[in-house]
Amino acid sequence: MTPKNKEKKRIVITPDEGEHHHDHSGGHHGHTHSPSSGTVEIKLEENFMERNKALARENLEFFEKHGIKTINILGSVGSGKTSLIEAISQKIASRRKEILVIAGDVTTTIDADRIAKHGVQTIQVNTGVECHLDAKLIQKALQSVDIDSVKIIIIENVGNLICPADFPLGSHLRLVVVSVTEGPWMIQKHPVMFHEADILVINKIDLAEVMEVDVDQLERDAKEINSNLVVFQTSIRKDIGVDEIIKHLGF
Ligand SMILES: Nc1nc2c(ncn2[C@@H]2O[C@H](COP(=O)(O)OP(=O)(O)OP(=O)(O)O)[C@@H](O)[C@H]2O)c(=O)[nH]1
Ligand SMILES: [Mg+2]
Repeated sequence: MTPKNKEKKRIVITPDEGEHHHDHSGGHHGHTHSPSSGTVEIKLEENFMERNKALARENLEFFEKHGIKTINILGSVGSGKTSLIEAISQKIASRRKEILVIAGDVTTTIDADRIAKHGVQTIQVNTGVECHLDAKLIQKALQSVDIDSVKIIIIENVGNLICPADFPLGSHLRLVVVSVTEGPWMIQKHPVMFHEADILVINKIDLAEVMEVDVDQLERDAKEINSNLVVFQTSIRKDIGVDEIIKHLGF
């Protein structure tokens, strides 16, 4: 099959027209507070967030009903989310047919194509202008698969350490991937992301020395925000730490 034909087969989900166009200009799902319109904007935003939470609860019920374990993978642009999914897909070859990956990105099918190469069923969700997935987009994506064969859903959220933290998808676990190339302060500066997470992967430890980043200090920073975090130090490129993550996930 030529790459062109493959591209045609990729399922790409996009938001409905007019869906979720809120204002991101004020920082952490913040809003412009102009005296004339501020109150109304905040109310709309709260409604939107509540609606997402309700849909996320529906998704969780759906996953439970079908016996599907679901992981939401979050983290900055380029931290290694797709690399981790690729490594897991390669290592648990015997369960490949049970895995569905939902890859979120603003545009392109690059990540979905990378993952699908390993024989894993993959759906690309393009969020357009939005910097995160939401529970409704997950529902839309699920409509395009035969769910009975699926036992594990891995969701790759849009690369961003801020927005996706506010939008639960109904997953059982939240796994955040950071990398030492983001520097020594990224955990302290983005506490919300780590507060809500279950698992933290500190990736690219092969580059720690050249980056002059203390990996153990990053781990301490994260544990200070959330003492329940299970932390893995990895080099996905050099295959360090991935087996331990797979074991912890019970795959
Ligand atoms: N040195 C090194 N590079 C790595 C490691 N893990 C991933 N990379 C590289 O980092 C780059 C980005 O990795 P991706 O897996 O695409 O990162 P991502 O988080 O999926 O990125 P977005 O989807 O764009 O947010 C790629 O060139 C990877 O090969 C690692 O452990 N060490
Ligand atoms: Mg990716």
